[in-house]
Amino acid sequence: MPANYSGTWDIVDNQNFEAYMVALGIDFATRKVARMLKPQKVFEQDGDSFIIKTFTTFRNYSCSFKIGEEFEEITKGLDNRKCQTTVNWDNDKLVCVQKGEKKNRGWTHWMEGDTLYLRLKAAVHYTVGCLCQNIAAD
Ligand code: YOG
Repeated sequence: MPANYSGTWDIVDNQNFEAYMVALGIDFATRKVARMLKPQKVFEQDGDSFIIKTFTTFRNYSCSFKIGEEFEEITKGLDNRKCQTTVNWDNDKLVCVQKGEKKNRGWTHWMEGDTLYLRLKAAVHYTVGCLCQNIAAD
């Protein structure tokens, strides 16, 4: 049985988000707004099928996928790029690879105790770790 990520998660801390946004070419004005945001993540998971929704007061983003099945992702409202995206299990970690214009792009989610982590990657040197608190898992 794979891990179950279902629930609502509030980001409580993040590091290096600015560098990640710079790597994606997000303009200064947008970065200024975005770095103040405290995103909330809602995971809907049915085995290997996922919907991950990211909510903020500024913009929202949603992504649906099945483990191991490549799909075309358009990062609408983020950097608006097209990626060929695949998410796989690495034990209980969710590992996403976003092939496209930006090299080494992807993200990883994992859980430790009550905490959900996210690392976003857009180039070798830029990563961000978000520490999230599960506020409504059942
Ligand atoms: O989630 O990859 O859980 O899809 C990072 C934003 C800010 C828009 C969010 C809105 C990257 C302006 C990545 C922020 C910066 C800045 C939230 C969400 C780009 C633009 C909507 C993400 C994955 C993993 C699932």
